[in-house]
Amino acid sequence: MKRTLPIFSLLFSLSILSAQVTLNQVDDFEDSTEQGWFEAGASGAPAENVSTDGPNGADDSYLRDYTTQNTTGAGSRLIIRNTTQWTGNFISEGVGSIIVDVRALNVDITIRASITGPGGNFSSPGFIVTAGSGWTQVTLPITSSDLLSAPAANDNSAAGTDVNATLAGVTELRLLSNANPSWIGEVTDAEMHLDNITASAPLSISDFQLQNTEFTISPNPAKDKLNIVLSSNDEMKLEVFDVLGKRVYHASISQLSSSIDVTNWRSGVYLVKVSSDQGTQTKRFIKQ
Ligand SMILES: [Ca+2]
Ligand SMILES: [Ca+2]
Repeated sequence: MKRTLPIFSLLFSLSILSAQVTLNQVDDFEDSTEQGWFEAGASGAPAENVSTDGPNGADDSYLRDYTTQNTTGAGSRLIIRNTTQWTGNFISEGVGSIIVDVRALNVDITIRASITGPGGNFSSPGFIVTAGSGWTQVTLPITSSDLLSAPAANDNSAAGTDVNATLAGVTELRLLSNANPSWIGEVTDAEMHLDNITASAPLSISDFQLQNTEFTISPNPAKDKLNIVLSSNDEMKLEVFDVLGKRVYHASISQLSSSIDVTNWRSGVYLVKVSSDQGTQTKRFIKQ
């Protein structure tokens, strides 16, 4: 039995090598492996399978990635890579978004899906996941109208110029944290957890409504007035919590922009949460 194992492993590796993206494929990490996700060998902080505490709790495995906490060099950037089951022709397969469960442990991350191929490097829009807010399901849109050109990088990859050429011949997919469209992750001292990485169809209108809880806050930090701008005028619940988890403000809002008088608030960090029956999003606010 043991003698057949190397041959089996070889065949398995070959089948992985020839793998191509398929609509609705899911990496759930329940096989105790990293499912082909990796980073450069010498990173010192490789992606790894963790066997419990995924989005479904005990015994739900997930993929952990973290940084070396060095400010330069290998392992300093938050990024994982796939050159197997996430390559190929995303257009003919009808894959237009990547849905993933994400948890940020100690530092906020801006997760993006970045791809490269014959047309150069491209990134999805970024989605901020607030540290300590638990597992969050994020949809990263990756159709030709969603993707943003990302700069060239030192692996000989080129700046994105032809989005359809890349989408039709993806050679590598990366999930990374960066405030800007990028082929490399930002240098950070952070840890991200990922599960249920799913190849999904382009976002439908109802999916866009799911993302309606997206909002912006400004200025941040603020002294006297915090402005909140929603992406839809559906009725939303607005709540603000202090660092101890105590709710210090709540209101229902349905207009696109509103503001809160924060003059008398104690200086420090607050979490601003906007929720509706369609979802929740949280942002960090600093009162000066
Ligand atoms: Ca899992
Ligand atoms: Ca790492």
